[in-house]
Amino acid sequence: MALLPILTAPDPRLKKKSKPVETVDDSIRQLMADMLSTMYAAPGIGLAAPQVGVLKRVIVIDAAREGDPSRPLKLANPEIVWASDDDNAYEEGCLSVPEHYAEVVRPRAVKVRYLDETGAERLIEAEGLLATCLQHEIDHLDGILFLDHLSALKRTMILRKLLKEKKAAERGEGTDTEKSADSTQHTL
Ligand code: K1U
Ligand code: ZN
Repeated sequence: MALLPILTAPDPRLKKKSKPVETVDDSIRQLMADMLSTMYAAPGIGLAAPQVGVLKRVIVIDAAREGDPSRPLKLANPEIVWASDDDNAYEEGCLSVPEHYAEVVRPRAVKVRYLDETGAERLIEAEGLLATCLQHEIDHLDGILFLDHLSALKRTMILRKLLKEKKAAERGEGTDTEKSADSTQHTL
C-alpha cells in the first residue's frame, strides 16, 4: 500500500483529458488500491487518477454514510449512460482544491457503466451523494474541476488564492489563510 501525493490546483495535469484503460491488469489493480488508501488517508470520499498525476480513466469512491459499513468502489473507464432530468445541489469539496467548498448543481441520479477490478463490465445506479461523487470524479477524467461549474468570478477568486498559497509554501512562508485561525474553510 502506498500513499500517493495529491496534486492541487492550479496544476496543468488536472486540466488534461485522461486516456481509457486498455486492460485491467495488476498495475491498474495496484493503482486502484493505492488510490483508495490515499483517499481514506486524506480523508475524502472519492479520488480520480489524474489527481495523483496518472492520466488514466480510473476512479475510486466510498460514499458510505458515517456509521454504515464502508463501500469501496473501484472503477475503470466509467461512463455516464443515463442522467436524470431533475437536479440536486450539493456543497462540494475537492482534495485538489483544499479548504474551498461551493454548491454545484448536477443531475440527481445517474447510471454509470464501468469495468471493475477484474475487468468485468458493470452498471451502477446511483442517486444523492454517490451520484454527485461519481459525476465529480468522472469530471476529473475530462480535466474538469468543480470550480468549472461556478461563475468565472468565484472560480478566479479561489484559483488566485490557491496560487498565492502555493507560491508562499514554495518560499517556505505561511499565508494569511494559515495565519488566521477562523479562515481554514471557505464556502462560496
Ligand atoms: O475528488 C475529490 O477531490 C474528492 C472529493 C469528492 C467529493 C466530495 C464532495 C462532493 C463531491 C465529490 C472529496 O472527498 S472532498 C472531502 C470530503 O468531501 C469529505 C472528507 C471527509 C469526510 C467526508 C467528506
Ligand atoms: Zn475533486
